[in-house]
Amino acid sequence: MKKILGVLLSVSLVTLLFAGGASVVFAQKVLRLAETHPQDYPTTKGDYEFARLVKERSKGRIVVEVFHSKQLGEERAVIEQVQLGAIDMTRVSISAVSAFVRDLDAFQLPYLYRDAAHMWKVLNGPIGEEILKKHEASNFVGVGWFEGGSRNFYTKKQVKAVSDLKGMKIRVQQAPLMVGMVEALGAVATPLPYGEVYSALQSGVVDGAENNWPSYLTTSHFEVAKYFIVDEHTRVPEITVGSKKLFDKLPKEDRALILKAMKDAQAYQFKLWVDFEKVAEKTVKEKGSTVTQISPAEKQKFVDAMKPLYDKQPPEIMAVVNKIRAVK
Ligand code: BDP
Repeated sequence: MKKILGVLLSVSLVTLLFAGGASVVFAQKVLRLAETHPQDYPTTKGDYEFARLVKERSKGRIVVEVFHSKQLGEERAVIEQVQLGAIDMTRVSISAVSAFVRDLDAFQLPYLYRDAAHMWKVLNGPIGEEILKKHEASNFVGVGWFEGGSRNFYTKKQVKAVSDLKGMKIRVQQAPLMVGMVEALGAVATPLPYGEVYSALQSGVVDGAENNWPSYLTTSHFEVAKYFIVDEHTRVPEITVGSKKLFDKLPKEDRALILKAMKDAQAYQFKLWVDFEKVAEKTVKEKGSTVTQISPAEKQKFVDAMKPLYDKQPPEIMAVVNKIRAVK
């Protein structure tokens, strides 16, 4: 008996429960989830809520372990690991996944959604469901969505109009569409991993970058690029993708439980996001960032400048874009 116990305890996936003298053996599945943001960031807190729901609903059989703060690597490398089946899941920006699942381009084009409510109607409706399923063709499982706000440019020299961006070197995520977007504005796109942006800004490798308020604050990019222009060029949802290879080994009911838990963690994450966005905006202003608001006429110039990017999209992407636009 001792020997058997020793063997069982050495296997981390097996848990022993002793109930009133009788022993019940059941397999505990541990799923590793990689997250780039720090522990107290809204997406990370959303990951923990998802993990809590999974554990509770599976009565402890499935445990999601969250590795925050890039412990498992930068997003692109982590996504590759998920695709290969070495990491179970990761919460990332859809831009990062779009290098692998090009259909996601239809969901991250600039000035696509009217507002957050429009985007959420799309993501939680049939169009969103369909793209989550499409991830399987690239060996991922589309687990579900989180809020990521809208993205804006921030630079070392003040930008007041779209024309000021001409010739500037702007860091973008490692995604072809994001390169195209910055090029459409006449700027020079520099794709870099998230963790390298601070030093790239500091040393002048790039003149600016773009992100949402929470990331601008938590990365401290505001220290080295103090001009923020509220152009709201994109609204890029956050996504959790799983490894198809690993998910295929799970019983159907467990898979469904995991997807449902992600859906049910959404409202919690959304609320945290909205609150933290305000805190981040206030904090960077207090710390000395200069925030430029733009007039509707100037915003229209940004919208117009992005048109060539739409013209370059293949018909299958534009078909989805038109469906998204038709959602009222
Ligand atoms: C943040 C996303 C994160 C991305 C990062 C980036 O939450 O997943 O990696 O932007 O710009 O807003 O790389």
